[in-house]
Amino acid sequence: MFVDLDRDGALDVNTSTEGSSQRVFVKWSPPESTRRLEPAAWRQDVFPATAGVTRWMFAAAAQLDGRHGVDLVLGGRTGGGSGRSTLGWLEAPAAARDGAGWRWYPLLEMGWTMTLQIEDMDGDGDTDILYSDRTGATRGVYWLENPGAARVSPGSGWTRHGVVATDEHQIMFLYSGDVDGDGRRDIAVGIERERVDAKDPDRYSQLRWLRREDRSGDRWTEHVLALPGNIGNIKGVAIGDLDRDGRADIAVSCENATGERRGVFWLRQPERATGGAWAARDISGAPGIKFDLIGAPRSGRRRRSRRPDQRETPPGSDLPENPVPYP
Ligand SMILES: [Ca+2]
Ligand SMILES: [Ca+2]
Ligand SMILES: [Ca+2]
Ligand SMILES: [Ca+2]
Repeated sequence: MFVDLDRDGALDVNTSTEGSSQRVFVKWSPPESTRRLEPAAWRQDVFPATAGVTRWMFAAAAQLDGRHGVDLVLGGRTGGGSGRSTLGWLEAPAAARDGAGWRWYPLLEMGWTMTLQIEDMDGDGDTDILYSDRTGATRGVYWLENPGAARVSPGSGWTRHGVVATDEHQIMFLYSGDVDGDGRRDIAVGIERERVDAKDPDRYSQLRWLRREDRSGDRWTEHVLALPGNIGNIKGVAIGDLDRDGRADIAVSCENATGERRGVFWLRQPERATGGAWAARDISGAPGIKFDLIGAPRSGRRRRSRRPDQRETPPGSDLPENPVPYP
């Protein structure tokens, strides 16, 4: 992740590790733009408070306590030395380059952090934490309500709100954005319904989008989109207007996209988000088997649609709905 942690105007690089390392690092950028291509001008530090806490999976930056520089929200997965999977935040000290001065506040135990996204989910002006938890008893899509800058430092008082609480097998990456153009930000997420059988991915993947019904962040209506038959297992999703027709579309990445199956494609939104079929269009072609996190240009407000005779042909080729046999 690129983020200016020491407030010198140059983006630093934040990295998280799992495996046997299980630490969170920062590469401090040289402030002079002319020296950024010199490896020796960069300096790496570790945040000691993160050592061995969990297998670190995902990081996001947010000013949580209103003090000093931007803070880091961090999440892990189970299976590391500690056996724990924790989501929490790392408080920036006055002197950001003092790695040992960064203080760790665990917020909750979870299964496997897939996405961490900083977003004001209840519209009260402070940043909340939207996340997806892939496995275990806590799997689903949730957000943690920021208790206010004065109360975040004790690390308590964060309330968890459910968006998708499910017993489906695994919850994958999520992405927030306004799908239906009503001015409220919705959520899209990939779901694996049962344990993956690489020979038959069609049965197991599902793409849902959650329509936000009001600004509370507690009322969502779930919609399931029909998928083409010749794709892998859904891993990542991204909301963005890919053909610039004023309606948000959804880009999708997959794993297990062997043979002729597609690993990256997009679904084009029809006239109404909640009515009609979303046409699937190819992005990656057949090459490639495993694709991971995917992003998209952020959608703005819905623009007036072009007249039909002015519409451009959307990029990519059509994906047929009928399944392609597994090799
Ligand atoms: Ca701060
Ligand atoms: Ca908020
Ligand atoms: Ca919306
Ligand atoms: Ca579109």
